[in-house]
Amino acid sequence: MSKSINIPAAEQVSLFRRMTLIRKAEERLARDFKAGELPGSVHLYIGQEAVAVGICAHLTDNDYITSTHRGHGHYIAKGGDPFAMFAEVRGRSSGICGGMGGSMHVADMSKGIIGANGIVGGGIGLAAGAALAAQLDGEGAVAVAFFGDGASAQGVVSEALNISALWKLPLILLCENNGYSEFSPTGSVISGGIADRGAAYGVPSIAVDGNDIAAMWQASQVAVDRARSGEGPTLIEARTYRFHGHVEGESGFLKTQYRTDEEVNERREADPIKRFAADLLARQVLEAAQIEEIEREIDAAIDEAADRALGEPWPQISSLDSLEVR
Ligand SMILES: Cc1ncc(C[n+]2csc(CCOP(=O)(O)OP(=O)(O)O)c2C)c(N)n1
Ligand SMILES: [Mg+2]
Repeated sequence: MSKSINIPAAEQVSLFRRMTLIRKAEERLARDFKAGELPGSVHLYIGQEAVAVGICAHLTDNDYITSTHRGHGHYIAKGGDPFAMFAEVRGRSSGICGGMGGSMHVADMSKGIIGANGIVGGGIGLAAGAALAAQLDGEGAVAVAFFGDGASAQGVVSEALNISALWKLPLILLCENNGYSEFSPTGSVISGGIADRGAAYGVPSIAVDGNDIAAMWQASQVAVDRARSGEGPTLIEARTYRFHGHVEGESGFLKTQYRTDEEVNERREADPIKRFAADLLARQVLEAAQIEEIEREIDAAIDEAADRALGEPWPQISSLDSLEVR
């Protein structure tokens, strides 16, 4: 954790709460998947919470994000309603997309969450377009494209770097390098450093410890300020790790292990939430009892939302013609 943190104490607590909300929501989905209760599988964000929370803390509902197949954390970090997400994942009519999209399509236009995306790299062009729209609107909104290390090899990353630098678009390209693209280690599919690529386009770029909420918050503040003030794009490579598999249930179809248990356990030592909790305690921002209370409260809220989603009706076939996206 960064030695000095110039984030107001109330904001630190709110970051901790938001990270915990994502973690508990994802843990609930992991349990529901294991119990065979979900209609499909899910790609969980557990371990990467500091990335989405660190940047979304600087965004309002007027700003845009585009997301990935691993999108629940981005959605909640940007203020998406967990109940509407659970209902969506379970295919219910009160889901955020009417139960028609599922886990990989959580979106809420009213909050600038303009879509998760099952197409790797699919959100990057959308975010560049949103950044252009924001520039034309002239009201200071920005767009953030979340994408993975695997997606960083897609051609659209070069296109977005190029045009956003040329037109000074208010775009933040946020690569979450979690060490793997499905079952391939990053080094086996990505040549060179991801953060090094921005320089070729004149885009300021930074590699950040994505498990350090203070570092993420600070780097994000610089990038968002740059974008808002018309100075153009920034590329952030957030180095992080996913604690769960690429997709829940993968051990059922994978014939070999692609990473060792030792590696996962070692990386769990740098759990962004545990680190932040220890840091909040050490700096006396929160006491142990307060942290436990926050966890209990969020556990209860998540269980209430997930249980309520389970009781929601299925969509009607007729709603296919009249589906309204919020
Ligand atoms: C265009 C496209 N190619 C391939 C896939 C299959 N696929 C799904 S997720 C994934 C890996 C993505 O890795 P990364 O971008 O690092 O994201 P992470 O899963 O690590 O969050 C691949 C190859 C896809 N969905 N879309
Ligand atoms: Mg990855």
